[in-house]
Parts: sequence; C-alpha cells; structure tokens
Amino acid sequence: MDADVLVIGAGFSGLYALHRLRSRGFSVQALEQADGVGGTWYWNRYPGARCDSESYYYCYSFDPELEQEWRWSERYPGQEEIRGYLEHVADRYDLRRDITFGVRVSSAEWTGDGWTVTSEDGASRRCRWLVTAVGCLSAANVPDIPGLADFAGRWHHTGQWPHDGVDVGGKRVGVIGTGSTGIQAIPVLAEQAGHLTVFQRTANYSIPARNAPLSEDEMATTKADYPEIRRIQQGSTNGHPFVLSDVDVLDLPADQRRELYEAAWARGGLRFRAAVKDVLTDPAVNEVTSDFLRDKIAEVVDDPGTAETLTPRDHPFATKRPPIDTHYFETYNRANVSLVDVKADPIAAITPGGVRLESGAEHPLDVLVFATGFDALTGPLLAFDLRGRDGRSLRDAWRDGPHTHLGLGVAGFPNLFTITGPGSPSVLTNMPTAIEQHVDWIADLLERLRETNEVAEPTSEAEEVWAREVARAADATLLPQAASSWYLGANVPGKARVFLPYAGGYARYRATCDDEAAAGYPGFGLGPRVEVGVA
Ligand code: NA7
Repeated sequence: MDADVLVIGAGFSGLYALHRLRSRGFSVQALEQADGVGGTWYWNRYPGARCDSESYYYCYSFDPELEQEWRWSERYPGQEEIRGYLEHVADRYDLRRDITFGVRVSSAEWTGDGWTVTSEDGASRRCRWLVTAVGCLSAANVPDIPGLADFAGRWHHTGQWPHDGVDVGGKRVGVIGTGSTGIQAIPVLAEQAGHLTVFQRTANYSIPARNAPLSEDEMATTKADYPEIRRIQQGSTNGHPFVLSDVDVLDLPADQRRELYEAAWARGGLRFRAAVKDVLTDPAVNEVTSDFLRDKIAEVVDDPGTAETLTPRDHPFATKRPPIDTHYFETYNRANVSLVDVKADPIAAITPGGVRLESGAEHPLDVLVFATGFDALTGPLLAFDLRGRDGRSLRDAWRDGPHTHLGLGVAGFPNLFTITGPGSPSVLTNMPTAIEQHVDWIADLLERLRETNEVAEPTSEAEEVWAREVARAADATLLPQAASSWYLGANVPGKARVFLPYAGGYARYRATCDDEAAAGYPGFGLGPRVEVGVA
C-alpha cells in the first residue's frame, strides 16, 4: 500500500481530510489535478467571483488558533482571498508534503483488499481507504450548442477561467446564464466590456449582498464570539450562524410586513431568507416574499420591458439556489448592456461571429462567457472510472440516479467515502461546516475499521431508507417546484431527475450521522453483517 488513505482533491474538503486523518495516525496522500490547493477557489477566477456565505463563517472551525490568527478583509470573501486562506492552511499544517499536484485521476478500482487509483499519467497508487474530495460544483457544464467549435472569438466557462484573465476591454461580450455565477460576473463585465449581451433562460431572484470591508472592531467582536457562532451553526438548518425568524409574516399588518422585508433587504445576502419564517415550506409565505422581490426589480430597472423579462414568475423564491449580488439589476440600466430572453427565443447556434437565435436574430460577439453551471454532485464522481465490487462501475450503478447512504458511501463500493456526495446536505449548507462534519465522521469510522479490520460498505437497504428520507425531506419543502434546478439534475440533458441534496437540514443530518455511528454503523454493514446484493 502506498498509503492508508488516498484523498482525491485538495480543496476545502481534501485539505481538511488530509489534516484530520493524518492527525489520527493514518498515512494519507492527496492527489490534486490543479497545480495548487483550493479546488473551487482555484478554478473559479471569473470577474466578480466571491463567496455568498460571509467570511467569518465560510472557513474552518477545527482550530481556534486558526480562527484567531486569520483576518478577513470583507463581509464576503473574494476568490483570491479564499484561495490565499487555503494556501495559508496548507502551509500552516504542512499539508503540501502529502499532496501530489498536477495529477488527474482517471480510474479507481476496488481489488478486494483495497483500492488501486490510476492517474492519466499512467501511475497507479494503492490504498486501503479511498476518500473522494472532488467537490460538488466542479464539473463544468458547457451546453452542447451547435457551432461552438467554429466560434472565431474566445469563449470560456466561468469555472475554468484562464489564470491570466480575459481581456474584455471595449469588446462585445456575451454571457449565457443568470445563476449565482452570472449574477456575480455580469456587473463586473459590464464595467469593462464595450457591450455586454446577457442571454437569460430563467429569470432569477437576487438579493443585494451589501458587501463591505470588515473593520478591526467587527473582526475583534467576531473572534470573541466564535464559540457562540459555532454553536449556532451546529444547530442550524443551513450551517449559517443566523437565528431564524419566528415571526409569521402572514399575521403581520401590511405596513409591518413591509418593514420586516425592507429591513431584511437592507441587511442583505443570505440573511434575507433567514428573516422570513417558513419561506421554503409555506407557499403563501413564499408568494408574498417573491412578490416583494419582484417589486424590487421593477423599482430598480428603468425600462419596464427589461424589468418584466428579469422578473421570475416560473418558480418560487429560493427554490433555485438564491443568488446574491452587487448592483446586478442596476446593471441593466447601463447603455452598454442588453438582455436577451432565450426562453422566448432560444439559442439556435453559435456562429463564427456570435450567437444566433431561433428567430434568426444574430448577436455579434468577440467573447462568449458560459456561466452555465455544473453537473452538480454526481458529475465530479462520474468524471473518472470508479469501479467497486465485481468490477461494477459507478456510472452503471447510478444510471437511474445516484444512491448513497447519507451521501457518504455507496453500496457495492467498499471502503469508499464520498465527502459532500449526493444525498448529503452539503450544497444546501455552508460548505466548510458540512465538510468538517463529513470528514470528522469518516475519521471516526476509519479509526474503528483500523481497529477491527472490518470493511465498510453501505447496505442496499440503508441506501433505500436514505433515498426515501432524501425524497421525503425535499417534498416537505417547495424546493422540487423549480423544474429547471440543478438540485434536480435538470440543467444537464439526459441526467436522471432526482432531488440530489438532503433538504432535511444540517442539524438533523448531523444527528442522523451520529445515530448511525452510535449504533455501530449498521448502514455501512458493520456489526452483525447482513449479506446483501447490490441493487
Ligand atoms: P447555475 O445556478 O446552474 O446557473 C446556470 C445558468 O445558466 C442558469 O441561468 C441556466 O438557466 C443557464 N443555462 C444553462 N444552460 C443553458 C443553456 N443551454 N442555454 C441558456 N442558458 C443556460 O450555475 P452557477 O454557476 O450560476 O451557480 C452554481 C452554484 O455555484 C451556485 O448555486 C452556488 O452554489 C455556487 P436555467 O436556470 O437552467 O434555465
């Protein structure tokens, strides 16, 4: 064996897995395709790239000394700052000596006593336990639009942005996509481009982020409050340190309701959602909230036709991942920005000179930006050939959609652990919080396996129970109502329509994982072993 554990990836999850498992006495090696650490924050260098979680809690909590020594500069950390933070973590805990950079894993195969992991350079490595830390929003989704290969300008997906930047100064720039990424990039690109054309398929809600520098006083208060901040996060639905409102907005007289919404709007960011009780479970609450946000678009955008096109009417607020922004809707008041509704008039082709719509209308472009998102959650795991017992591939096992136990393991794939896998609450949770919980839980299980020599493999029964719970949790919310959401796999043609993340809340999920551990990991086939076939 080359190591007890091989970890694939060196972003937030891979770095912490390496650190935590090493500190528990395992030999660990991490394989990273990039030339540096950071994962998502290594690749996503598009203009305006920034985290939607606030900096003081979008960070690790495992070491109070790290919390005290790091200083965030803004309310929301930008891509460069997060990458700098992760580089600092890699140095501070001496992680780089166990990371091989520039290695892209092509396959991983269970051999009965461990895993053989092969990379594109032909090298193979052996380990007993395989931990995937490949991210859940890391497989770029570039739509298959005819003609792209013949485009004479430059095109880029936001998640694969060139490290030396893209010169858009004075150029005709097109952006396809108005999700969180497009909404961050559009205002920045508009300031630099000669003309910016936004191709919008689904109109989106967005809340002003209200980003601002963090003062010394604010940082000092946060640092003093960290124990309490972390306590609230651990008991929360989304891993955010917000106390959710207990006010029933429908019971409020109109003026007080307006006041509540305006205050939440002024506070900005994801805190807006926390201010509205039951917004994701009660359709009537959601409707008044959605109306408030629709009205804001009409207030901000000067041209009524453009405002109407920008107004979401086909899905309730926050049923797609709610973006937050800096001057997004205001951008449409600029003379050099135009909006194209590609739901009404879909993109037919990319031509050498730009984008052609089905109506025949042509939009000439020098640069085309795909802010078209990711093959979320399953994409990164299916990007390499993962083979479990009897040589069965994950692609085959997940043909009709993913099935996991707790998002952490897959039947038929012994000694494999999937940080932030499908069926976990990761993408609905502040990511570092979810990651630390996953890794700590996996580390405890690996300690047991080291002691007992058992092999951990989810049972099919456990997967079925968990799949029912994931579906139940989603159905208890309005989330499945957004038909085009990547939560449902709907953004990738041919992908099975299954609600992918666990929507029952972070605290509940954590308790479920703790129960599984306390019971001796029955869902992972430990303890008295029940023989089951792979479904
Ligand atoms: P998203 O949220 O998946 O947004 C992608 C956007 O691209 C969305 O507006 C899509 O429209 C649009 N899109 C995708 N394919 C096409 C085609 N073929 N034609 C036109 N428009 C298209 O990805 P983001 O990168 O913005 O955000 C991903 C997550 O990263 C985010 O939620 C945060 O968690 C961080 P659609 O809505 O599908 O109609």
